[in-house]
Amino acid sequence: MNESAFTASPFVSPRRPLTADDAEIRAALADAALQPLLPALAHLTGDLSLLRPHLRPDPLLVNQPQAGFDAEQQAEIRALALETLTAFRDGGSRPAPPPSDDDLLAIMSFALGDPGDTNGRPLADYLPLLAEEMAHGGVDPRAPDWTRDAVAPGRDFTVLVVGAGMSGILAAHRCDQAGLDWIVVDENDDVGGTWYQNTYPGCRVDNPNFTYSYSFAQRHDWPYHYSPQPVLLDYFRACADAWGIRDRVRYRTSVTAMAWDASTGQWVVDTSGPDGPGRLRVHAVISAVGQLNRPHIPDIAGLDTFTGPCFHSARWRHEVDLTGRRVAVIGTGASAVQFVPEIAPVCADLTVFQRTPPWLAPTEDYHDPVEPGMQWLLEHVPGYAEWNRFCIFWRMGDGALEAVRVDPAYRGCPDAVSDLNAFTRDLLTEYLRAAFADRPDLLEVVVPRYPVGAKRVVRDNGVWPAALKRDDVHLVTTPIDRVVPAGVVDADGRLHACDVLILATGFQASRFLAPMRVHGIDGVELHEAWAGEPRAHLGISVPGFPNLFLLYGPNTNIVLNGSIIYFSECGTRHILALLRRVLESGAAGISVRREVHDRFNEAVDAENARMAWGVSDVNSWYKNDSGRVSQNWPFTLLEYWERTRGANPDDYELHPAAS
Ligand code: N01
Repeated sequence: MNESAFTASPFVSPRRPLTADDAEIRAALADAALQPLLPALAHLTGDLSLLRPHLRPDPLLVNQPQAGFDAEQQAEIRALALETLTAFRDGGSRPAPPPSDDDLLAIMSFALGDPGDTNGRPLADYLPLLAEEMAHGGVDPRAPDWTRDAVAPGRDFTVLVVGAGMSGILAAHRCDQAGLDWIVVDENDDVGGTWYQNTYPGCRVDNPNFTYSYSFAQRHDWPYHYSPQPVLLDYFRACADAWGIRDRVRYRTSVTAMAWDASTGQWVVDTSGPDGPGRLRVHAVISAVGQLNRPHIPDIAGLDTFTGPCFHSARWRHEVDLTGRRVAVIGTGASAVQFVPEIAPVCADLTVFQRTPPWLAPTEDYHDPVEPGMQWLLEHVPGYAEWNRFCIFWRMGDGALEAVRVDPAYRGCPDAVSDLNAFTRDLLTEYLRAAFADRPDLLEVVVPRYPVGAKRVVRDNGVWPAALKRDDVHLVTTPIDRVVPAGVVDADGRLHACDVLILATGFQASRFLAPMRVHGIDGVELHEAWAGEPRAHLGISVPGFPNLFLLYGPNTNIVLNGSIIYFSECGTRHILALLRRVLESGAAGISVRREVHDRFNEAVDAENARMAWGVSDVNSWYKNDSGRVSQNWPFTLLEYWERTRGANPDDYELHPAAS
């Protein structure tokens, strides 16, 4: 680590020598997340004797507050850190040379409590991935290491990126770094995608921000552990500004159709924009349209007869004042759990229709600002922020998969899939029991009857139970029969009168790339080829569709192990590797071989069938209409990284340029 470290991120200032006095450092350490502290200091000073065996976390407790350290350990870690930081300051704030790979592995292993093998892989296998994720020294190892001028000087090559959300901004930035020409279109007025469209009260990220951010554009000064939507939107806007993308996006422009023109090796793309229909000719298309962007409007009889305002959570109508109104909400997924507690205090009366209860993951600091001392350490102690990201990435990552994998020999609770899954179920049930101890009527209906992991687990810091227990909030579990002008009628014939109806009914997640019409080789239309079963190789490439690449495509959703930004970073790197191959080879296009695609999808299906979400028949957006899991990645994060790092030439066929 050197003095110029951390300058690659537009959000991180270059380090300055530590000048704080002992009292200031001591005060900051009182707020420190302790798991990354000694590892960061060992890295900074090169003193591996700081990694004292009795101060190593217990790998089974790393998800507990302060990684499960007891009071004595906490005091000792802080004292050791104070001694080390004051010595570092007094010695002129000079970081040690970067550790060797062996030392780095020793520090990583200590930080995680020497977890041993994870998903059958030794920690050493994870080393390069983890080092990349930390992006120590502000480096950007996932950036393309080539440019168009170097590999195909003078060749005209334009990439269209559809969507300017988290993935689209990243894709445009990577194309820019490779010296490719690029165009971005987005149907919205600004960048941000999901963080632009979802503005409902209480909307916030449910992944810790220290990992829900680009690895190469880390921000050390996140105001919250889980920031609200406006903070996220600002982050993505700032990234798009810093990389020269935001001003160049063609806003209010949607792609309606596109067709591969083999005679020119181009995609002919029809758009609809502020000036009417348009047409673009580009050499490659990256779809970055997301999975959770087209609202799912439920097929409930009479919905269009409701006389009051009725809107979807992702199209929140802020002009509708809910103060003193009777409001009904359909759905109890992640969106409803975030906004119901916000609106309940202002509504006269709130009725929530629950079809399936969510599992709640107790998250004490869900709404908490990052403590001032922690902020100080993140900004002033070189490497601490990166080690903090590293610890969170691991906790949130592959270690979590084990708890949702089916053990075929398990014969216990019918609503669990393994001993570990049942153990997790017991923990989460206990949380619900405690939260609803004073409301046995609610307790009876809020404990899910499906395995943990079969549906998205939703974070909670107590506000959801508190909202449901309010006198003016009514949880209805009787199925909905129909909507009438005055409200919602349940299957028992009871009318729940309301003035405003809010649909928190999720998204059309398995309608990938809808409503675009996409014609590949020989005019085959993508959705017709899929026939309701969207599949892609690594979620990215579809046979017969040269130079069409999907980000957050089929089977790239992660259920509980990590941040979707990680997937976009891996996917984008793979796409750039494929583009490089096109340019280097002089071919017009590249597409995945059918047999490679099919083999991959068979493996995905087999593995999904071994996961909680695959075996459970509970409703979830993870499955398409036929019941196939078309959203989720069932393997490890490591496996996606390994498979997307480069592009195996044998997996793809090149399409020659027109003569
Ligand atoms: O949507 P959902 P969401 N009659 O599909 C119910 C991400 N996200 O917008 O469970 C009655 O989860 C449906 O019932 P059931 C996150 O990935 C992230 O809440 O199908 N009810 C369910 O309760 C999340 O998973 C954040 O039985 C009907 C609800 O509507 C994804 O987006 C925040 C119905 C839909 O829940 C989607 O979450 C928000 C009907 N006809 C969202 N149709 C973060 O924090 C549907 N339902 C980052």
